[in-house]
Amino acid sequence: MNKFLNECRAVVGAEQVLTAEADTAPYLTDWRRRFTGKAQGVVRPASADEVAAIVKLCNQFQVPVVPQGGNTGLVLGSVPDTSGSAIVLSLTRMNRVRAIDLINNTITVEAGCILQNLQTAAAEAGRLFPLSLGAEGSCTIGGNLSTNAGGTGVLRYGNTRELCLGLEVVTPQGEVWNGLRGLRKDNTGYDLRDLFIGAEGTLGIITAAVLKLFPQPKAQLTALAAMRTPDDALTLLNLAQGRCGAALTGFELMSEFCLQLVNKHFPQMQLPFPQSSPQYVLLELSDSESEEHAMAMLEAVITAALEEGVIHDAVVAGSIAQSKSLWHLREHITLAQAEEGKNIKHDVSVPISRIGDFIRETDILLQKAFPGTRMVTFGHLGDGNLHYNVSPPEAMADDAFIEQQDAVNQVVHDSVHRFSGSISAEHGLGALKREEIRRYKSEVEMRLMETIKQALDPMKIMNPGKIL
Ligand code: FAD
Ligand code: 2HG
Ligand code: ZN
Repeated sequence: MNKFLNECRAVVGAEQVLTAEADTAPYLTDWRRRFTGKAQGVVRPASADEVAAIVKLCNQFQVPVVPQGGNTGLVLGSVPDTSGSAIVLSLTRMNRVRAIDLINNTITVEAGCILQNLQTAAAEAGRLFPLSLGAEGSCTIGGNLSTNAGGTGVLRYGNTRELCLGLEVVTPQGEVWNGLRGLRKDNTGYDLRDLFIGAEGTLGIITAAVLKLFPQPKAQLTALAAMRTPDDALTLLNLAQGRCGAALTGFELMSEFCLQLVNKHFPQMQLPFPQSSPQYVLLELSDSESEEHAMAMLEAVITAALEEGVIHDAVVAGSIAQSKSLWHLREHITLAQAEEGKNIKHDVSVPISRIGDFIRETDILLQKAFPGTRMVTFGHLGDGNLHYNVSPPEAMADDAFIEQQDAVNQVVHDSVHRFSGSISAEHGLGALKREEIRRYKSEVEMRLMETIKQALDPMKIMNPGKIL
C-alpha cells in the first residue's frame, strides 16, 4: 500500500483521495484535450488546515503537488506531467462564501468557489463582482487569482489582481498565511499578496480571498457594430471612450471568420446583419443613472461613428435576451474553434494603438511562412489583448499542422516582441510557454523570478515544470 496516500486519506478521508482511473481521468487531461498527465492520486481537501496537512506530507515524502481549480486553464498549468510522481490537489470542495461586508464592499470566499456562484452571491447581496469570462460556469476564483485572469470587464474594472484585497495561502512548507485583509491601503513591506496572484500555483496554494465588490449598474446595454478594419475598431474605441468614459465596460473585437465558425458549429447563433463585414466590435455600456441615459450615450456614439464612416452598420440589443445572444456569439468563438479541430493559440498583448499594424504585419508574415493558415483573430481590444489564434489550412491534417507549432509560435511571438508586447496577456505560461518565454525575457528578469521561486519553494514541490 502507498504510505503517502494512506496518510493523505487520514487527513481528508479515504473517499476524498481518488486513485481509480475513471475517477482521476477528468483531473489529468487539460480543457483543450491536448495533454494527459499521470498522478499518484487526486486529493480533495475541505479546509485550509487540510490543505496545509497535505502539503506537509508532500514535503515529508517529496511529492510534487499540482493545485487545480476548474481545470479550464489554456496553458497546461493545472495538469501534472507524465512521471506519475505528483498529486493533483483539487480545491473544488472549498467553495463557501465566508463573509460579505456591504460597507467595506468586500466578499470573502474560498478558492474553489465557482466564478458564476461568486457573481450570484454578490448579486444577491445587491452588488457586482465584475470578473467575467467564457469559462465562468466552471472556473474557480482560486484559478482566476492564480492566473490573474482577464476576461471581458478589464477595461473598466481591471484584471483579477485589481479585484483582490487579501489572500489566505498555504505555503510550500505547509503553513497557513492568513493575509485576508480587506484593506484598500496597506504599505507594510513586500506585497506578498501580489506575489501569489498570477503565480500559477508555483509559489503556494491560495485557499481563500477577500475581493472587491462594486455597485450594480442601473442599466447595461450591448451593441454590435460592423466595420472594415481593426484600425476602424480602434477609432471607434477612441470615440466611445471619449463620449462614455468609465461607462464603457466592454469592447471586444471579432473578425468575420470567427463568427463564421460560430455559425458553422452553432447554427442557432445568427449574426443580426443581412450582410457580413470583415470586422465586428461588441460594445457594452454600464450606467449608474438610468437606461435612458445609457441609451442616449450609446446612440450618440453609434451615430457619430456612422457619420464619420468608422462603422457601416450597428445593432443595439433591445432586451436582455438579445444582449445575451450577442454575448453568446463572442463567447462561443473558443468553443467553435475547438469544434473545428486543433489550433494554435496566441494570447498576446501589444500597445492598443499598434494593434492594427500588428495584425497587418503578422498576417503577412504567417501567410508567407504557412500559406493558407486560417486566422481566428478576436479579443479584448480595449485592453490591447488579442487572441491571435491560428487554424490549419483547410486541406491540412490537424496533427501535421500542430507539428509546426514551434515555428508558427516563433513567427507570431517574434512579431509581438518587435511590437513591445507580451506573449501571454491573460492565460499565463503554464507548461506550454515555459520554454518560449526565455526567448523574450531578459536574463535579469528570469534570474529574479528564479530567486523568488528558490526562496519560497526550495524543495521545488509546487507545480514543478510550470512557468520556470
Ligand atoms: P485551473 O485551470 O484549474 O488552474 C489554472 C492555474 O492555476 C494552474 O496553474 C493551477 O495549478 C493554478 N491554480 C488553480 N487553483 C489554484 C489555487 N487555489 N491555488 C494556487 N494555484 C491554483 N482566461 C482569461 O484570463 N480570460 C478569458 O476571457 C478566458 N476565457 C476562457 C474561455 C473558455 C471557454 C475557457 C475554456 C477558458 C478561458 N480562460 C480565460 C482561461 C481559464 O478559464 C482561466 O485561466 C481561469 O482563470 C482558470 O481557472 P480554473 O479554476 O479553471 O483554474
Ligand atoms: C476569451 O477571451 C478567452 O474568450 C479564450 O481568453 C481565448 O480561445 C481563446 O484563445
Ligand atoms: Zn480572453
